[in-house]
Parts: sequence; C-alpha cells; structure tokens
Amino acid sequence: MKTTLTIFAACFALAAFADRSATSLAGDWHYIVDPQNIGSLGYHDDPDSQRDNMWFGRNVHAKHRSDLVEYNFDASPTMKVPGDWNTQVKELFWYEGIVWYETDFDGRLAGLSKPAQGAGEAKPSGRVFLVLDGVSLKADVYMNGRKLGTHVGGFTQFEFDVTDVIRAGKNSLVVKADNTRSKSSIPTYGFDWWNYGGIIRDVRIETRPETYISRWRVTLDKADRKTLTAEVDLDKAAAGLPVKVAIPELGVTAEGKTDENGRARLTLPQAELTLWSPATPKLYRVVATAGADEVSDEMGFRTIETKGRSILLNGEEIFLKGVCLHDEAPNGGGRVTSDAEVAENIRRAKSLGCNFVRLAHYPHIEKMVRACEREGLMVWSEIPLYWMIDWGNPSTYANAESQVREMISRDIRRGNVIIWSLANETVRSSKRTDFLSRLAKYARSLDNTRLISLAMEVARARNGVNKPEDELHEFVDIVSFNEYVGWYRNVKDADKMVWEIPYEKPVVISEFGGGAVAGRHGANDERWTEEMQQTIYEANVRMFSRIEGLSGTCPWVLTDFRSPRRPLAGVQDGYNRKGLFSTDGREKLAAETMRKFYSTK
Ligand code: GCB
Repeated sequence: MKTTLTIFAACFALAAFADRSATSLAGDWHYIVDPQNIGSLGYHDDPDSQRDNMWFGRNVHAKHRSDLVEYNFDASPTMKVPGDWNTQVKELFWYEGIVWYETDFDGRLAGLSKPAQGAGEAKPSGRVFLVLDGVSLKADVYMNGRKLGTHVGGFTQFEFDVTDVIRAGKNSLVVKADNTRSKSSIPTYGFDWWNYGGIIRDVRIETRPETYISRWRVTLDKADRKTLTAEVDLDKAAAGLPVKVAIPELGVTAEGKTDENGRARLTLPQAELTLWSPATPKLYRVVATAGADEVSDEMGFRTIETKGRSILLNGEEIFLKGVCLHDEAPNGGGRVTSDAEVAENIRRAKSLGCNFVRLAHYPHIEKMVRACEREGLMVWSEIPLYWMIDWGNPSTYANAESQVREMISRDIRRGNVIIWSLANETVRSSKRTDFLSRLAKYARSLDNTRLISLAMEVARARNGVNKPEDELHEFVDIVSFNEYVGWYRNVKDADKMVWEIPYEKPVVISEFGGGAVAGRHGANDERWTEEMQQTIYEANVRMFSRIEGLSGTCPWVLTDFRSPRRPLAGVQDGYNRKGLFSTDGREKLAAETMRKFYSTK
C-alpha cells in the first residue's frame, strides 16, 4: 500500500516507522463511555439475545428509522487516536473502566475499489491486516459488526487478518478499550504510575501479499563481529521459496530458499562494517524480499554479552550510564504520542551524559525505541510484572508470555535494545520463582542475542552488609536491583555500607534516588528540597565505587511523573517528584551530580 488516500479519509497518513508502509487510522474517533459494560452485555446480560440492541460492536449504526438504538457513535463526541482518554477529556481524568471507540474508513485504504454493479464484493489482492500498536489494558476489536478478537496487555502491538471482513466503501471499526485492573492482570492493582486508558498508540491498515514475511532480523556473530546472519520467517510459505536479503550501502546480498518451516537463514558476505554503539550509532538500511513480499528497515549491528562481572558491547567493556523514565509526555501530560515528546525525553537523558535508558515499567512507544537507536542510546525494555502478581495463576503466566513475545517481536531488529527485563521488585516466594525462571527461559528461547535481567529490591542490610541474594539471579545475565539509600533508607548509612555481590555477574543499579520539588531550596536534610535530593545522589555516587562489578546505574527518574499514589498536597499533588527534571523542564541540582559522575565513566 503505497498511496495516501485523500478522499473520505483526509486525516489518515502513511505510518512511516514500521518495516512496511501502512495507512494510519489516526484522527478523531467517536467515543462512548460505558462504566457498566452495557455495550457488551445489553439489558439482559445475554450477548446473543435478539432483543438486545446495546451491542456496540455489532450494531454499530441503526439500519432502519424504526430501530430502537439508544446510542449513536456518529453523534457522540470525539477524541484523538492515538492518545489516552485521561488527558483529553476532563471528566475521564480519573476514569478506569470501559470506553468504546468508533471510526469509519474507506476500503480504498486497503486498495479495494468499489466493484462495478453486479460484480459482487471487491476482494483485496493479497491480505489486509489491522495493526494496533497499544490499547490500555485490554481491547475487544470489531470490524463491520464482526468481532475480530480480544487482546490483553496494554503496551504491546497486535494485529488481525481482516482480509475477509474489510469492504470496498465504508467500513466501521469499533474498539472497546478497558483499563480495569484485577488481581490476575499484568500490571495488577498496585503500581506507582498513572493507569492511562484508551487507544494510546497508532492503529493502521497494512496490505501484504498472500505469503508474507512475518518476522525477520539480522544479527552479528559474537565470535568474529564480521558475519551477519539474516533470519526470515514467512507466513504460509512452502519450502523452496526464494528469499533475498540485501544491504545496499555495503553492496552485499545473500540469497537462499525457505525450508519446510517457511524459514530461511542466510549468511551475508563480509564487508567493512561500522558497528552500532552510543559513540557511532550507525544504522544500515536492510531490504528483505521473499516471493512477492518486500520489507525494509534501518538497523544497527552490535554484539552484547557479559564476561565475568563486565558487560561487553562489541567485545569492549561498557558502563551503562542510564536513567529510568516512563512513557509519559515530558510536560507531564499523558502518554507519549508525538516525535517532539520523544525528542525532549531523549534530549533530557542525553544532557545528563547518558548512553542508556531504562524504559520502565512496560514497553514504551515504538518511536521512542527507534529514536534512541538513531541517537545512540542503549535500551532496557521491560514488561509490567510489578510487585504483587498472581504468580500461581496459569492465565496470568500465559499473559506474561504473550507480553514478552510481543515486546520482543516488535523490537527484534533494534540494535540498541540490549536488555529484556521481566519484572520489577517482586517478593520472594517459590511460586514467583517458578513463574519468573520459566519466563526467563522462554524469553531466551525467543531471543538469544540480548541479555536478560529483572529489577530486584535491596531494602535492608544485615549487620551492615547488603547482599542482593535471590535465586532468580541464577536465571539472568545481569544482577539488577533498586536501592533507595537516602530516601527509603537512611542517607547516613551510605558511606559505611558494605555491598557483597554473591554472583559472578555484572551489577546494574536499576533505581536509586529521592524526591524534590523543583525550585524548593533548604537544608540538605530537609525533605523535598533540591539540596536533600542532591545529597542523596552524592552519597550514592560515593557508595558506587565500593560495589564490585558495578556496570551501570539508572537513577529514578528522568522527569517527575503522574501517580495517584503520591497525593501529598503542596508537594506531590499527584506526581512522583523523584525526577531530575520537573515537568516544565527545570533541571534539579541532582542532575548535575549525575552528569559529573557520568563524565568520569
Ligand atoms: C520503586 C519502583 C518505582 C517507584 C519508585 C518510587 O522502587 O520501582 O516504580 O516509582 O520506587 O518512587 O518509590
């Protein structure tokens, strides 16, 4: 699909960041707020009842003037897609529940033109997919009154094959977005961020040939750092289909054929390569073709591994000069949607001297990861297994696997993504360890070209000794933990704290820090002042030199962020104030401490 349609859908634009062109359905969508789940259950709680006229996904528009339909998408207000509802609609600021969205689009977006009279329905050439980049936290999706499916997980991409559902002319698309939390959901009840709801990321229509490339990547050999291997997987491919992968800038091409699983593994001829690193974030355009399909993407080539207590990027030891951030607009207003918001988040991180970002606590918007790749920032990406997960529940585990799979598959070609993180601050139990160790093995089986970690918590010392001991560390490549020395723990202890790392693995401090209101000044032991925050940073930085194998640090957090867990009036006002920047972009004193520390690394 190479054209942008201007008729009927003037606001729809080509989505530029995927590996194939697509038409974005971004724009103003109608919505109906449904706090009682009426749109699914109707009057009689029976979705199949003939008398039921409240099935928003099925009966999208009244068909006859006599129809009793007590809702009307066309007359309902609109909001922007992509975008969370909390920051767009004042009444929905605190809302957790169901909102139904609806838009109409022309089948010409999928290359369908209206057939001549009597010629029957137009059929697309090839297959048509509806791709949704993120709906928080659960989505039920309907097209032309037919249910396409349900997706669980608010931060990962999913898609439906709509070849048999899409029509020439007008199509209606309905998405029921539900951000209700439950005991078994991921994330579950308790978390320290804003539970933004809605279609938070782009929705698009993609056309692909009948047999298409469903997954592909190019990886650099760890042993010689010269050999590139391409893996190309096809959907519905028979054995023997020709596959080609080319890097035009290097003048190299590899050709081969699919095996009986519809997969080809090709080795590219060696060429003079500039490896991706924060200092040289070199990207190459790679083109893969298979049968009638062609995809292309820009990507960086690098190796990442650990050796003893070191992290090696391209075979050389590297210190991860990181910072944590949420997928939140830097001015404190909702989920990130624009390039400008991404650019400002990156600018703030780079101004500290960072070469690494921990994208907490769930997969961030794809354009952030891609921009980090262009700008030379390595990425830690994670799924929202946070605090008290229902570890014994098989459906929660299935949900976790699906979020890991979708996180990995979206960013599988990003050279800058170096760590898949599986959880944050979990409480030790055998059920938890079974769940997370199994998940770690699963993540490795999907991708063995990156490191696995999870952020643990070290909250108290025994006889003055901090020992981050947890059987889960056996399953990961990097021992990571959050320590809040100075904030949840006494700052005076920092200088005498002893750290013992009982694993021959690199250590990354995945969080530390303290809160301060930008512009509030006072004594260095006065809570919420910039001086106290800076004192905490200084104490931590002194302590870091005594942690053997320390290979990275990620202060919590780049910018103050919204959290209902933080109601302290006149201080927090609904924001976690541990930012090194305020939402209006003011830098706090501790930022300079971090900058100085990173300049020595
Ligand atoms: C943590 C969590 C993070 C919180 C932070 C805090 O340990 O991982 O999500 O926001 O502490 O500010 O307490």
